[in-house]
Amino acid sequence: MTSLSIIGGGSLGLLLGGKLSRAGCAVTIVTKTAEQAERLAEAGITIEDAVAGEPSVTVPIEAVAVEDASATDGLALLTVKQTALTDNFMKWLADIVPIGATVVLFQNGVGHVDKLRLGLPGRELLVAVTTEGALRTGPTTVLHTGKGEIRIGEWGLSHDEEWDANNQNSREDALKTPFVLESLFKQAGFTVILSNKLEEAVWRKLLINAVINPLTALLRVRNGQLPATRERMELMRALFDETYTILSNRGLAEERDALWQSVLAVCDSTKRNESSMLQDVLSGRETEVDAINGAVSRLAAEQGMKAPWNDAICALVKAT
Ligand code: KPL
Repeated sequence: MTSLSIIGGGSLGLLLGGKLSRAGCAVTIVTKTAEQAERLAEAGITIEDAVAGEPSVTVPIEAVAVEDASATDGLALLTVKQTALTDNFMKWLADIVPIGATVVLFQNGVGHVDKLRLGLPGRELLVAVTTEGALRTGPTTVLHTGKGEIRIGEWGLSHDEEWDANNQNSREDALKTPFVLESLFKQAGFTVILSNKLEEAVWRKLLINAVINPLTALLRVRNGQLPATRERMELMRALFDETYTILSNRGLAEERDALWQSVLAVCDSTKRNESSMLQDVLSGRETEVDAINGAVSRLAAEQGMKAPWNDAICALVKAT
């Protein structure tokens, strides 16, 4: 039986934890508070399914609070937000993740990979980009609001290097961590794609988050309500166009119109979702706007470009 740790008991941590545990993995969730760890250990994780209309399931789970965690398993999924990656947290992480372990990074935005590479030397870091929709409805319950996919790969790996994604043709390949993860996630019912071009997926997700997350947070609407009026569509399009131009200079290759349609499709496929930024704003938590729209402005500045829409949106979300 594979054992793995999930660091972060938010919506994504609970969704992954519940589904992987149900598929037979020995999962330990590391939570921010002792109270959540106790509740999870007592009650398990309940997944409510808003996607296929399946009945909700409750799965037993091991859980431990950050302050009580001693060491993670050799495979750990990091599902905390970028805002959690403080100096203290990074120090704690370096103490509990063993040398040689693999850590899969699920953060939105950009900037975290370099930080984690510096903070976790000697560990294998993989990056995951997911479009799964999840909404935490309590300390032990999560609503699966939209079926998406999980792309996994290495940061900075260009095509054909090292491992040939989706072409597992030897027993050795099958033992490499990306293939182990692929098989675990598939067994748990996720659509998983191993990618040698993960940066493209990161830019794509950054663009989607840069449009949907701050606007839903500022307008206090669910994802499906965002494109519901002409005025909101105009705001979306202006933010989209500016962000697309900046990211296409960095290697985002997909056509502008196809990506605009993808943004609208994500609003639709996650229509019942409160975006993670809206959830943060509503709970009074710090948002990831700096790692998303702030990062787009910084990428623009590196190219000698201006990003007035991203600057303004970032300032507005911070002032909310
Ligand atoms: O990634 C998301 C988020 O909320 O952070 C989207 C895709 C917008 C789904 O809500």
